[in-house]
Amino acid sequence: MSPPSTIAISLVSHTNAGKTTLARTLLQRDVGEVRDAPHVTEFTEDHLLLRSDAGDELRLSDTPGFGDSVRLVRRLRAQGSPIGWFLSEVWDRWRDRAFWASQQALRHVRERADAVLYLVSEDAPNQTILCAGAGTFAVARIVESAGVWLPQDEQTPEGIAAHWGEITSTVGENQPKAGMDQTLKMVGKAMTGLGLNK
Ligand SMILES: Nc1nc2c(ncn2[C@@H]2O[C@H](COP(=O)(O)OP(=O)(O)O)[C@@H](O)[C@H]2O)c(=O)[nH]1
Ligand SMILES: [Mg+2]
Repeated sequence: MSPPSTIAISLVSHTNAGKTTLARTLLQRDVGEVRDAPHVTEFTEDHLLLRSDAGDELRLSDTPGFGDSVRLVRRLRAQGSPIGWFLSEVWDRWRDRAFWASQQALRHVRERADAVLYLVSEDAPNQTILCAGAGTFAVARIVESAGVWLPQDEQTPEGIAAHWGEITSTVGENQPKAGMDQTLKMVGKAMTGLGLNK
């Protein structure tokens, strides 16, 4: 039999995004400290999430969040040099404890984590697909065509094929903000089609 193995998952995000809260939910116990303030968690905390009968373990690490990620990457890149080491381990540790803690967190993730769960910022926009490629950033939108109501005997593959031009027409297309928008439109068209909303 193979020896028990361990899988380590790390929670990572900017500070104050809800990592410790999520860790508490997943672990079903009140670990760490939760507060609406930046840099509340100062050290990486490792917890047992699951253990199988065979002794395999799934572990969850709650980490200190980071602030300025560009500055953080720059500092981590310099880590190999003596000056970088000094800036991190002496200067930041003394002058900017939160920045130092975030460096520790990312080093822990790099060295120990098998998987990372990244929580995006609470300020992130909803319903947005951000596309990034070769330095260009764009937003992809999903639109729905106005749609065509078909009488019951035409609600068939052949009926749909026969109305394909109207179904896919871009005239009157929109971007539903919620599932309810779509429901109201479709029920409205059905009522019109059935002559119920005179
Ligand atoms: N509205 C809302 N607030 C949350 C949620 N998760 C966490 N919070 C609040 O956000 C603040 C920061 O949470 P915390 O877990 O300490 O974040 P951390 O710094 O990423 O560990 C606290 O005031 C939490 O109560 C959530 O899902 N919804
Ligand atoms: Mg925390």
